[in-house]
Amino acid sequence: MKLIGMLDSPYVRRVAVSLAYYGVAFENQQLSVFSTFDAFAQLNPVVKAPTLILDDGTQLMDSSLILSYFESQADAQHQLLPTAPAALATDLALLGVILAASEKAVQHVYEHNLRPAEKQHQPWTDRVTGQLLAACHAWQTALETRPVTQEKPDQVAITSAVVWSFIQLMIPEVVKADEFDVIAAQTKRMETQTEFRHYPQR
Ligand SMILES: N[C@@H](CCC(=O)N[C@@H](CS)C(=O)NCC(=O)O)C(=O)O
Repeated sequence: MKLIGMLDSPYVRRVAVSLAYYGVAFENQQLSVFSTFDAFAQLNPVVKAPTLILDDGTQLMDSSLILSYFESQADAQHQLLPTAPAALATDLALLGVILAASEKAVQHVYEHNLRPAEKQHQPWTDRVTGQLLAACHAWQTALETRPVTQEKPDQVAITSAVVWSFIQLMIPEVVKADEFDVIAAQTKRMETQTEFRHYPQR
């Protein structure tokens, strides 16, 4: 089984780290959707990272769809999401907020790194930044009442840490760490875990 994509993508990294917690063996083929576009396209013409190629050749895209495939096969010891509907809804609600923050951070990065300066549209950047910060505030508030435990990391703990590390690597001047101290502190703890260290974002 092959996971295609670079670990500086929060989506690729959340899959890699989660697979490590599930105990699923895989090979990470580090292809970039930018610098190695053509090589990526030969494996998946859609060029979306992550792409997961199962042993039978089936290609899965989208980190949450990939993770739901493995969550459905995990035994109780390895599950990363709760099964009780109310607890599951709570975790999925928070994951939605964190993934929205991730999407807005990626849009911010693309707007500044891929579009020529004279073509950048400030109202769009302002909109994306406002959405990003709104998501980060909701995320911080949720974590204040739902501490992430290091003893048994779950999907919220993994995704939270991966996305925060990505945001702090790419746009720390937009999302200031000292305003989101709970997210930052929990990320620092998660990044010391073996599974995170095995798949560093850089
Ligand atoms: N919702 C998707 C987002 C994946 C995504 O946007 N990946 C980026 C890399 S961080 C990508 O493939 N970018 C290239 C493109 O969209 O053309 C997921 O969860 O996997």
